[in-house]
Amino acid sequence: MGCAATVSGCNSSSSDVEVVPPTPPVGSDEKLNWSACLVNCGSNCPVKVYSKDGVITRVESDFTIEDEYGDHNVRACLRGRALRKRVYAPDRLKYPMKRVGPRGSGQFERISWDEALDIVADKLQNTIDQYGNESILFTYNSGAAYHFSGKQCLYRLMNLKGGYLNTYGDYSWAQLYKAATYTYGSARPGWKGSSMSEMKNSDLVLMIGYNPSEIRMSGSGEAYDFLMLKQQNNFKTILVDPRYTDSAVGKEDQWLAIRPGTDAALIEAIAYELITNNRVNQEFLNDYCVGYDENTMPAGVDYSESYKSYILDNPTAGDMTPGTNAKTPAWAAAITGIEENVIIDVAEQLANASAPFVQIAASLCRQAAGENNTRAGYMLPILLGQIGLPGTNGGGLCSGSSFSAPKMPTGSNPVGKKISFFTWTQAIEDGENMSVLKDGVILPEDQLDANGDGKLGHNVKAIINYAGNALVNQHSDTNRTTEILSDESKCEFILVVDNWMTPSAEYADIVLPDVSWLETEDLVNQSYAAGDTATLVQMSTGVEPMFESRPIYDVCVDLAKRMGVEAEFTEGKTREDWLNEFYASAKAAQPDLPEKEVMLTQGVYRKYLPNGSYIVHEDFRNDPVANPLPTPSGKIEIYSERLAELSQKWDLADGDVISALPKYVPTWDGYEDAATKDDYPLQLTGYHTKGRAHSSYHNVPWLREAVQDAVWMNPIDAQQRGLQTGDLVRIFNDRGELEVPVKVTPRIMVGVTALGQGAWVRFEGNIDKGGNLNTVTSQRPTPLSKGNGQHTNRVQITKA
Ligand SMILES: Nc1nc2c(c(=O)[nH]1)N[C@H]1C(S)=C(S)[C@@H](COP(=O)(O)OP(=O)(O)OC[C@H]3O[C@@H](n4cnc5c(=O)[nH]c(N)nc54)[C@H](O)[C@@H]3O)O[C@H]1N2
Ligand SMILES: Nc1nc2c(c(=O)[nH]1)N[C@H]1C(S)=C(S)[C@@H](COP(=O)(O)OP(=O)(O)OC[C@H]3O[C@@H](n4cnc5c(=O)[nH]c(N)nc54)[C@H](O)[C@@H]3O)O[C@H]1N2
Ligand SMILES: [Mo]
Repeated sequence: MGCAATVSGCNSSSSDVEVVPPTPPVGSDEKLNWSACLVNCGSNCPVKVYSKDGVITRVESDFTIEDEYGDHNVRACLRGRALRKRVYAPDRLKYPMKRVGPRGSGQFERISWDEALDIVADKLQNTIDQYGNESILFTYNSGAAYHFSGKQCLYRLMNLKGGYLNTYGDYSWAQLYKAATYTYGSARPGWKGSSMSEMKNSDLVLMIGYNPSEIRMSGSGEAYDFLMLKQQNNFKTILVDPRYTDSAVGKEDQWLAIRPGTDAALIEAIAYELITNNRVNQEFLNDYCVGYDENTMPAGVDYSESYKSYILDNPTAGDMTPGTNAKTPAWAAAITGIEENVIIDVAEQLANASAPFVQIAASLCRQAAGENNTRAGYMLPILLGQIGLPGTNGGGLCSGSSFSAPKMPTGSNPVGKKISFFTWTQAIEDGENMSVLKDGVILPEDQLDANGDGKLGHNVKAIINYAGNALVNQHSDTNRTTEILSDESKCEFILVVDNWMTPSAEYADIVLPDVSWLETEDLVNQSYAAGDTATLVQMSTGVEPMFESRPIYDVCVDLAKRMGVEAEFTEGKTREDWLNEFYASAKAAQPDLPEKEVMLTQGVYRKYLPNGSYIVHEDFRNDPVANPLPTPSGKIEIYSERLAELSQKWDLADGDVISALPKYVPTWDGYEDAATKDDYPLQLTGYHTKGRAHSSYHNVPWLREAVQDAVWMNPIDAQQRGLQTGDLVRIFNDRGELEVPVKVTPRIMVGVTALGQGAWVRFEGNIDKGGNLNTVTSQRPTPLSKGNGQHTNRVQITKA
């Protein structure tokens, strides 16, 4: 197993090495099963579940092989290790329940499975009959990355019944998909970049908001890859973040504290430095890009519309004299809070780097001008021509390694209409009038008018919320959301399927108890962002389903029976048939995968970089003519004619900007927003905290102790308010008020505060004592993707 020095030589799979069989300690009468943590952090970590007489005694992480980077254990983080507490949480849902008080009052009554399923089947059928399939909505749900008995079952059932209202985009990356699509032509590759392993060929990793140590904590994941690669290859790292994150703390070479939502200004100033000092890669811009300067404008578009002209504020090609609105470092310093000389220095470091690896985090896209922030970020590797070469990245999120394992086929949705995932509350209130040009509704061609416009034409009348907490907790502006949901005449039926009584479950009409991961058999892969190690994990049922909880596959079979589509749903197969078929197909894709009996004791099948290291846009770089990008021009589009057209055509809210070029745009609730600056002097950004994955694991007291929920505030802002660490504070704006303790720390810049998102909302009167960030976030959609600007907030904070 010796592969200490270099990473690249380290490609052995676990099937090559001796597996330590998972036996309980000598003398113990515990039973041992493998399961997994299926939370949405991007990894599915294996866990060892010890039980005795059907009761879980402890949960451990993977430590079955000797650790050597490149062939290492997939260690679960503190969350996975706390799974026993999660399974046995006192608020575990035990039986099907029916709402008895007003919606949201939390008053429920226990009913039988038969009664519950009769009601659900009836309500769904009636909604279809009365309002049409397009009035049924699945809220966003990322709580359980099952392959077999998960959300796919419900989609499959509804597709067999005529479908449901489609949504596009998601809370994670909506703006980023658009930014990548308009720049590089496709969402992927585009928003997905090079693999992390390319950092070994890089001498400078620029992390704009990128925080692997906190958001990719799994033991095989990006946090570990990052640490090991940095240790072995000693590349420089520059972190741009309002917070001094765990990805820095001593590992970084430089921390640039930036005001939230202002990255585009920083990047424009770097562009100014590169252009005026002749450090752009002119050949690359000529051959591979559209819209940089007079050489590369689309036909009929003047130089004055080019990126170079915009940065220099100079309408005349060939003249390098900057205008008064040139995007100078001094201009950007006033907006971003980063000093002028620091910006100049970073531009120089980037220009001097032989292979800069630039990564733009998704946090930039969860801002009010998220699409433009992200497109701006992509400009750095583009201007430098550092794309498609070893050690570089186009700005996208790292591509992970992966093994394939089948998921329950959903079939296709016959409903052709789509709304943005984020606009569903609006679709409950006034879906009828939501339109293509105003709200980003997508309609089938034949339903569009001559102008390309058209209306959705109906409201959302029923909601299915499975393994999601975005019905209440994870969506923006909780006060507004709950007000809309409370009106039973608007959305007439809400089904929630979960394991615990979450804030969303409280708004259900019917609640169904699902089994937990530790009570389930499945074969799952590494999920979508587990770094350079691909895995398959064989989950088995360590303990019996608790109380009356049932797997969603079985529930869907019973619903299919009631709704007349059982044969189509099951295809005549039993659950064992499905599981065996899935296993066989995973084995066909990965012939080295051991037989299932072996996997039941081995638990994990792993391989480091099974498909090698990946350089995004390598083919395009090698031959742009033979391998054009899927943009209309086949090139990287700095200037997008499609966006120029949309900016003319779309009916945008005041202050919203869609622009042909990536541009820094001051926004509502942004640093420069005059309307809110005086009343709400502090910027408040969210972040994804270590103690939870979103709202998942919030109800585990161990984790609340380990990672305290507290709003970060700089000592200077705290002093002005007479605050000390531990003081309870009120955080408020026009949308609501919440209470949390304050953490006074120089790890956050002056004028900016930060709160980990995902705490469970708990109103006492008008005050959210649960400390959920979404009590103060806005439902105003971003301009292009109609997505969530949840990191853009202005607030005031005072002592409670
Ligand atoms: N303010 C703010 N809000 C945000 C964000 C932010 O940055 N700031 N981030 C957004 C992002 S990126 C995302 S992805 C979303 C995430 O939003 P969600 O997808 O809603 O994620 P969770 O909050 O983890 O909710 C998962 C739910 O699934 C349930 N669950 C877990 N396991 C099972 C299971 O086996 N069966 C069933 N039936 N249920 C299960 C959990 O109890 C929980 O209620 O939040 C978004 N909301
Ligand atoms: N522990 C944990 N890990 C998770 C999750 C979780 O809930 N908990 N959720 C998972 C999911 S679904 C997702 S989508 C990802 C989210 O991944 P990201 O979107 O990358 O995560 P965030 O924590 O929102 O933001 C990352 C960093 O960006 C900073 N930031 C905020 N605004 C700005 C800005 O305007 N500019 C700059 N430069 N930095 C800014 C924040 O301070 C934070 O440190 O995380 C995943 N991983
Ligand atoms: Mo996400």
